[in-house]
Formats: sequence, C-alpha cells, structure tokens
Amino acid sequence: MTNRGVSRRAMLAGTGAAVAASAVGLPGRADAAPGDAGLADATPAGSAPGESALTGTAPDAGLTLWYDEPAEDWESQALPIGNGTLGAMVFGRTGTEAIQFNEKTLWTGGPGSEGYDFGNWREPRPGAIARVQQEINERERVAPEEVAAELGQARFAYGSYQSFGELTLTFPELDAAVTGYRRSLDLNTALATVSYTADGVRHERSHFVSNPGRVIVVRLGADRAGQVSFTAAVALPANRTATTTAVNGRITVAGALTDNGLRFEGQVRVLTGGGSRVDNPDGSVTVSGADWATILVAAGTNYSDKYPTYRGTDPHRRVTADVDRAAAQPYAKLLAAHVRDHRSLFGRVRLDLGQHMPNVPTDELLASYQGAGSPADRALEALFFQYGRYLLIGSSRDNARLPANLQGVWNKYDAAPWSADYHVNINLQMNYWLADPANLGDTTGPLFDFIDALRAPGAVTAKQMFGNPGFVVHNETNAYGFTGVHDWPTAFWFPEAAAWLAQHLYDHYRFTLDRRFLRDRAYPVMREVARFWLEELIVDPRDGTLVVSPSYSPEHGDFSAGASMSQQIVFDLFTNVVEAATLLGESRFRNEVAAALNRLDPGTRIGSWGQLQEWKGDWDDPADDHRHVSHLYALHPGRQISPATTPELTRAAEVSLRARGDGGTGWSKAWKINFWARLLDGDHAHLMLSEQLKTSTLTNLWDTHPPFQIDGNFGATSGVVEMLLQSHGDEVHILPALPASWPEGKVTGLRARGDLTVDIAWSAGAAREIAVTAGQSARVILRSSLFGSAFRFPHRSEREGDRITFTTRPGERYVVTAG
Ligand code: FUC
Repeated sequence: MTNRGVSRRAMLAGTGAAVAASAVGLPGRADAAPGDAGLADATPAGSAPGESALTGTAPDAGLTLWYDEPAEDWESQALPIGNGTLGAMVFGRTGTEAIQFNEKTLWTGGPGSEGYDFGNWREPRPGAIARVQQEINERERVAPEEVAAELGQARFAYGSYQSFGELTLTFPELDAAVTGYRRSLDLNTALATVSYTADGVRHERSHFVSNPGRVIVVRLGADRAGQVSFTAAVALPANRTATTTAVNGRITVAGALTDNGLRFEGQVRVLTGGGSRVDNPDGSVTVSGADWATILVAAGTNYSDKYPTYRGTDPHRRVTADVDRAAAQPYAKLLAAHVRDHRSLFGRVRLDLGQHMPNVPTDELLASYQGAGSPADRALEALFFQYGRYLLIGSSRDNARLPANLQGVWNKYDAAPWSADYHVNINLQMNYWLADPANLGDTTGPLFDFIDALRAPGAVTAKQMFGNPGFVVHNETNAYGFTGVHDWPTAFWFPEAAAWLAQHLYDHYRFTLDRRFLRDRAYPVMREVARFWLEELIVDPRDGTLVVSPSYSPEHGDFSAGASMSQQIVFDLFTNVVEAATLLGESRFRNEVAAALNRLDPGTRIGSWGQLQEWKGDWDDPADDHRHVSHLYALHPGRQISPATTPELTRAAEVSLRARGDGGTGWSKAWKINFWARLLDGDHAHLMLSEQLKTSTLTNLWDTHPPFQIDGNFGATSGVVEMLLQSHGDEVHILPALPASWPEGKVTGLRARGDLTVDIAWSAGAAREIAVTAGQSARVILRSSLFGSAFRFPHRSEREGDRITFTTRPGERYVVTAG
C-alpha cells in the first residue's frame, strides 16, 4: 500500500468531510488534497503595510494528521476521537476493521470488589505519623522503605479503567487489492476519515464522536450505488460476559463487570439507504448492497461519582435514548451539530508559526523532524500544539463524569498501565495546565467535579490517618475515591495532592474573574484543604518554621521534614486562600492563614552548588537527572519564583534545571518546556519541545512515557502557550520566551489571567501588533519589547520601560501597533 499522495478523494455518497464543511458553512477545505491547505492563503505575519496583521480570516491550515496505510498498532498508529465520555480508536483497516471504544466510567475495582478499603488503614495506627515525625527529627532523613513499613499498606481492589469493546466491521472486499489508500484525522472538524479503492469502487468511512449527540458515529459510503456491504458486531474484552442481541438493526450488549458488579450497556444501531439489512443469531448485523450506512454507538454504565457506593441508575434507558435520538436525525444534521460544537471550542485559537505543511504523511513528517526551524518543522510544532487542544476537547467535556485520565479517555487494556488512573503528583494536574490559557476553560468541569467528589472519601482519610479536618488525597486515585495509601515506598505518600488540585480552582478564577465560581466552587474547597494543612504543619525544632512532615519529594530521595515541593505547595495554597478570602471578605480565616503563611518555611533555598534545593537539607546531587523536578514547582505551575520578582531564586532554579538535563519521560520533557519558558529562555524551551517530538512522540502524535501517556501532549501545549504569553504575575507578558526558530508568526485567541483574550502578531522576533480584548473592567499591565520603541495605542495609558498600564472596559478590544 504505497500509493502516496492520493490527490483527491472522490466525492462519496454523503459520507464525508466535504459534507461537514458545507453543512456548517466552513470553507470546503476538508475535500482538498493533503497539503493543499498549506499556508499560501494564511500568511498573516507578512501582511501588507498598513493592514492589521491580526484580522486574517484564512482557515486553520495544516491541521490534519494523515497516513497512507491502515494502522496496525493501537498505541502508536490508530487515531483517537472522543467527546469527553466516549472515545474511539480508528484503525482504518480494509478487510476487518475493529474500532476500539471506551466509556469513561467503566472501571473495575472499588466498592463491590473484594477487599476495597479506599486505601484507608484497615486497623487504627495510633501515633504512627507522630512516630515517623520523631524519627525524622532525630535522623533528618529516613529511607522510604522504612516509612512505607510504618505508614503504607498493600493495595486491594484499586481496579483499572477498561476498554468497553470493539465495533468490528467485516467487509466482503476482504481480499481485494486496495489502491489510493488514505486515513486522516482533521483537527478542525474532529472527523477521522478512511478512503480507498477496491475492485474499482472508491470507499469512504467517516468517524466522529458527537458531544451534543452523545454517540460514536461511523458513516460508510461508496462512489457507486449499492456498494456498501459489511457485517457489524461488538466484540467484548475477554474478561467480560454479556448478553448480546440483534433486533431490527440494533445490537445490544449488556452485563455487569464480574469484578465489582458495575452494570454496563452498549447499543449499536445500523441504519442503511438501499440494499438489505439482516440481524444474525450471533448478535451481529449484516448489510448488503446498500448505498450508504450509518452506525451509531452509545454506551454507559451505572457508575456515579457519589461516595460511598459509586452507583447510580441503570444505563439502559439513557443508552437507548441516546442512540434513538441520534437515529432520528439525518446524518448531515448530526454531523453539522458535531462540527459546530467542536469548532466552538477548537476554533478559538489559531497559531501560525510561518509553517508550511509539506505533502507527506504525518509519520514521515515526524520522522524527518529536525527541530531546526524549517517550515516543515514548524508545521509539526503547530500541529502538535493544536493536537493537545484537540485531545483535551476529546477527553474532557463539561458533561463528562470523570476528568481526562492518564490516557485521556482512550484505553484498550483491562489492566492499563498505572490503571490509566489519576496520578496526582503531577499527571492529572498537567492534563489541565493548558485548559484556561489555550482558551478551553470550559473543559475544566470534569476536573472540578472530580475534586468535589474526592471531598467525602478524602475527609474520611484525613480524619482516620491524620486526625484532621478537611480532606486529603495521596499519590494517585481512581474512579472510586481512593484517597489513602499503598505500599510502594517511592510513590505512596503525597498528602499535598489536594492542595495542588485546589490551585486549579483558584487559577480558573484568576483567568475568568468569575466571582460566583470563586465563592461557590473554588473557595469552599480551598478552605477545606487549608484547614487540613493548618492542623498538619508542625514546628521544625531546628529553626521554628512551620513544615510538612513526613515530607516526600515525589518519587525521589528520602523522607524528611519540609521538602521544597511540600512547602511550596502549601505556600501556594495559603497565598491563594489569603487572596480569595480577602476578595470574599472572610477576614477571620484570612488572618489565621496569613499568620501561618508568615511562619511557613517557603521551601526556597539556594544550595552549595548554586542550585535550588530539593530538600531542606543541602543533599542535591548535581549528577542526578531524575524525571521529577518537583522543587521547581515554585517556578511552574506556582508563581512564587519568577525572573521579575525573585531573580536569585530564578538563577538557582535554572542551575537545578540544567543539572537535571534535557532528557526524561514524555511528561518530564513537557514540564521542562514550561520551566524554560518561565525562565524566559525561548530557545531552551524550544529545544525541549523538539526533544519531546524527536524522542517521546508516537506516529499518531501521542506522547509516550513510554508507554503512551497523554499528560505530555497536554503539557507541551501548555508549554507553547507559556512561550507566547504569560500572566502568572501581575503583568501580561507578550512573547516572553520566543525562540529564534519562530521569527515570524501570529497567534489569536489565547487567554490571560484577568479575563483577557490576547492576539499577537510578530516578525523578526519582535511583537508588531497586540490586541487585548477585555471581559471586564480591570487595570492591565502589558509588557512587551514593543513598548521599548515607537508604538501606537489610542487609549489613555502610562508607560514605564517595556510596560504600559491601562484600564479596560468590558467587551472592548485594545490594539497596540508598532511604529
Ligand atoms: C508519576 C510518574 C511516573 C508515571 C506515573 C503515571 O508517578 O513518576 O513516571 O508518569 O506518574
């Protein structure tokens, strides 16, 4: 199958992408050949003199992943589509296709599963934590194995996220030679398409997962009438039994997980135009000689996020309603609603790095990537940036009941790597770093619901293990409120996780300035977590500061008192609580937290080789290249260290980061993009992006740890935003870390804290035009090299060095231009 560069896909009977485009009034680019949509029509950075560089209306170009062979491997080649709750992986095989699919709540383990205890100690252990604190006070460092023996315990019935099954499609043209093969994923429309010619007939299949329609949709067509024939069936994983029936073109699979009794149901409806459709006794459906067919898949479980049972209503009615509602709509309408819905989020941000997408399949584009700033390299970088946004939309929508997990919503295993769970010592947080800055703030709903759902089980753990109010979550958690511990010494203890999660709530407020969200959602959680820490901090006998003990820098080193990350997370929490309580007029609690903040060890020390210490003791080894760089939390995602406010600590952070090196797992490299951007070193940030693309990215552009882990995709997108725009401090910093490889470009629709939407055009490595659209009235400090020379800004403002300050009016757009 080497027929590269199929120049044009046939206009097939109502199947394809062209319908998507026309049905929603998009330019007909989806019907163009791969590579056609280069940047010929989208070169805003080079706009004519006197013309605004920010007002181009060219379509997003080069945002299609495409290949000239079917996928063989799920992990590295198949293409993901999803609506936050349902996910599917498209292989595009021509003989027997197996579309693997997921429903986000299908988890083994938890209540109903033998021995589940939420990770809480099965026997009371009075004084256990105090004993460890005592040991630490005496010896300063205690090996993780010793602490695990005292505080850990074997884990039972934690469970794993499950594959729901496969929709198999068997085609009679099985043995026919195939020519002109192409499979693609268009990020603009969230549509995966497969097309090929067999026995002189051009076939096309289109796949999408509709969020408004709550179904997976597969449309099959051909360029001649009566040529659509296949048998559709649902194959379940080997660990599952279910009843399967086929009645009137509706396949129903229903059962309960043997492990925990969680009920599940999937329904497939097969609709056809022309030809015949037959239900088979084995629960499959055969279509012969149709002009077209539409396959709709809905799935659900009786999962609920409510402690302690985690069970809700049987999925049968909802799943039936979902497929039936979708079946009642014409395909074009279903498709148009999907594309409109996806575009309403995806289309908000455009990134032009002066790229040119060459006419080669994406695996070749990746293989030839050098990171040297060629137009093709920049095309891959822009695609990878947008892919992170695409994947978040696909795995985290407002109505989804769980947030994006380690694999988003995609998983083919019954025992997934790390259970495809919610690791909260970096990974879940990284999944959402991009959400607000990349203008996808409305994908945060499932994360915030998840945090809320952790409060009840986490309160039990806080009380039982620590005797504290508030709630606690440790190193990782599942769909069933696992907030306690296990006994893997280097990864079982991380009671700071809830405080880190609370940062996301407050940061969402900082982006939106949504007071009601702050009062009703964010602050109640922040206050509860702060209450836990007010109780839990102890006085360090060595210097009288308040410290966390036992404290453990994630997955690294010994236990001690006051490891830097522990201190920095509590510092960040208390700082945010003081700000929020001030805004909400909660002065008593504010004062209590402010007093503790004053006594808190801030976790920022410069050590003997100029490094930022990872621990309170100066124990860092300059030869250590561990993947976690936890002690730089204060630099990112925190805001305790920054070049503008703490230059010495910033230099120390840089020393530490250099020592850790440019390697690491996929997510580690992604974090380093963010770090280097915060250090205002665009070239090093870009180097990390290129390292990630060269050594930690699979051919379907999924990040690999290895194995596949989606946090690196999300972290990289966040890192690119940090290179172009930062607003963690008091100012909105334009192009803070622009690399030499991106001399010309334009980005529109990024978000800055303060309810601001920002567009930037630059050339010769410097901003030429900036537009800030304000959601509310606020004082804005804008920082850009542009203010160092002549500029135009027709509003009242004060200028100081490279900053201007002005007051916004809601809805107004403020444009600064060079010259
Ligand atoms: C953290 C990391 C591992 C892995 C796991 C899922 O614990 O240290 O590398 O990413 O999460």
